[in-house]
Amino acid sequence: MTYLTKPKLHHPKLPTNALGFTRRDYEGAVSTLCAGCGHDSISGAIIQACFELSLPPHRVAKLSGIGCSSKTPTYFLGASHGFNSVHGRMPSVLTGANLANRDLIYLGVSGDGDSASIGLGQFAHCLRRGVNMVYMVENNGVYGLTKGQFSATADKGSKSKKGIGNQDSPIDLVSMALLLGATFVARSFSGDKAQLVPLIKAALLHRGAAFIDCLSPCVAFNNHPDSTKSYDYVRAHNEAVNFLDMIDGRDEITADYAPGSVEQVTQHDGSVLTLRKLAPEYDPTDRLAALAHLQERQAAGEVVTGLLYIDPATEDLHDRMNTVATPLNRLGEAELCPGGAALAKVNAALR
Ligand SMILES: Cc1ncc(C[n+]2csc(CCOP(=O)(O)OP(=O)(O)O)c2C)c(N)n1
Ligand code: SF4
Ligand SMILES: [Mg+2]
Repeated sequence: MTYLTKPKLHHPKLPTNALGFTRRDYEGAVSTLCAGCGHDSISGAIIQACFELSLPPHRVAKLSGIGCSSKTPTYFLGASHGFNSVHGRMPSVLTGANLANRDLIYLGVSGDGDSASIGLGQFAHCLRRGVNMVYMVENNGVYGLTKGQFSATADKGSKSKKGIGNQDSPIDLVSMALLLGATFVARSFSGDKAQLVPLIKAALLHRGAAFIDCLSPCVAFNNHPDSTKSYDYVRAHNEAVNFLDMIDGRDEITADYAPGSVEQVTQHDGSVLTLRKLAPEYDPTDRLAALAHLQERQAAGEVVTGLLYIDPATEDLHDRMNTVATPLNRLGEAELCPGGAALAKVNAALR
């Protein structure tokens, strides 16, 4: 059995959102991951974010590769579109789906092995093309599903459960995403729901490539004292540069913030992101400064989290390719086959 369905019954007084849905309506099947796996907390955060944004589940398309992380779309948004692809190939499948139907909200879920090892090329091209999506990597530094081999994000010197040291330099997906041109780049921790939920909400409202690297400890193979991807290590070295509040464009901003500690960013749809600055000098709209800060703090052994970079005035792949606004499956014969005269004109232009 690969999944267990959840009973549909729930308390009649559960809170509902603007669509009349409860949080339960955004859940999926019962998780079969190890108890305590960080990935389950991320699924919980995705459910919460979609519930709070009142997203119609049928408008979401969740895509993944292969791995424990890539199994998780089964455990959330049971009423959404889903496609579990091949190891490391989620980005190209998502890009194709997005080009065919721009009306859906795309959520790509991947692992550090899926994206930084076998799928590194796919990861890079999807971000540089500005595909309108949320790209979530559930980063545990190991291949969890295949029993704990080091992935390309494991830190140099980090030890495996059996005490073997990793000799290779790690790939930092956040720094890569910044270099590749992603227009929303964040890092978070599965154990910090207060930070992760608003980050996911903001990423879902962002138009363009939104990347979230979410540290997500693997309790079976990489949560021991010598691991830099363990709950204890990440908690002890977590250095948040800001704390995000997601405020819908229609809501009045009433939160009580100290002067100078707040930064507001308005996205294309009118939603306002309110950033409580924890590192006063940190500017999340400066790509180069973000890279420098990450490298500096990383060398000191810190794990920098928060909204690291945002370009609110962004365009996506469809803008760049000047595609038609209508999803391909809604185009009729007249649009898809303009006739012999039009074809002759195109051919003449190419002679
Ligand atoms: C083409 C291919 N190569 C190798 C595998 C074996 N395999 C399955 S999952 C996986 C690694 C998964 O690691 P990660 O993406 O980090 O996910 P996690 O299980 O840690 O969440 C590997 C190597 C495969 N399924 N397909
Ligand atoms: S093996 Fe690791 S990543 Fe996979 S479910 Fe268990 S704890 Fe999670
Ligand atoms: Mg992994």
